[in-house]
Amino acid sequence: MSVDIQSIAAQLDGAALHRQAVPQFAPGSFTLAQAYDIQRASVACRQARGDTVCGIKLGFTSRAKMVQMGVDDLIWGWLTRQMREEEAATVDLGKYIHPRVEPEVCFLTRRAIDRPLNALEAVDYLEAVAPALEIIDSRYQDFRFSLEDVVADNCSSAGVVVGGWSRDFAALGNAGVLVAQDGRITLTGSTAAILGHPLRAVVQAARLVAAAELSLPAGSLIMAGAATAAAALAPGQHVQGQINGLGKVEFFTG
Ligand code: OOG
Repeated sequence: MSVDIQSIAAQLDGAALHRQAVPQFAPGSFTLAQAYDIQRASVACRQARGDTVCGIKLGFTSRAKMVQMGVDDLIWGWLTRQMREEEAATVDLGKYIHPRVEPEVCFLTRRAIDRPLNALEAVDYLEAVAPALEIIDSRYQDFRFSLEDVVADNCSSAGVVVGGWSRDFAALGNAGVLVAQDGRITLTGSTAAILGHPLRAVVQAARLVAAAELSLPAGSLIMAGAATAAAALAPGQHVQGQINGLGKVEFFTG
């Protein structure tokens, strides 16, 4: 099947740039492997505008997310510097289509990762861990997509707010997670929902990077995937995330 990778990537990149959602693609329009090629090509469009890759994210590492979005496999995408939002600052929602927030665990790598790692080895490759909030923004109308669609769309990656770093990797297992919007708790869960333990997200990230014959440089971010479903964002909100033992992270929406 001949698929125009560049043209689909340009459509998705244009949708993000102009905040104009596109319909999901017809089933079978491209394979999962081609979806990852489209993803790379769409990130290349960002890089051509001066953006740079700063890490990767995993998606659908929890049942809550799979159920909310109706898909059933782990996915991964790229994070870029322009997606980084300052902690405790105001995020302009005008640059998104229909943004949602989800609580995440974020890792910072200490060594380059280019081979599969087990959970014990993974800690050696990590500099620090932080509570984080991810802003996702599907470029598809009504946030409706197949697994292939969402991979092509760089896994809905849009914004990342990272809280204070720590080295307390022991605090990570089965820690309570919550998100509050204007003081009202909108999402609750546990880090155990992330593949049983968030460090397994690093194991999966290493497997995926190695399988793609890539290397994730030292100093990269790895977002482990949301422990809960995502909640819609609206302008004028104070959004706070908390992971027991790791601390809080917050931003405002404008
Ligand atoms: C896809 C992104 C999934 C996660 O943490 O599971 C994701 C989406 O839900 O739009 O970011």
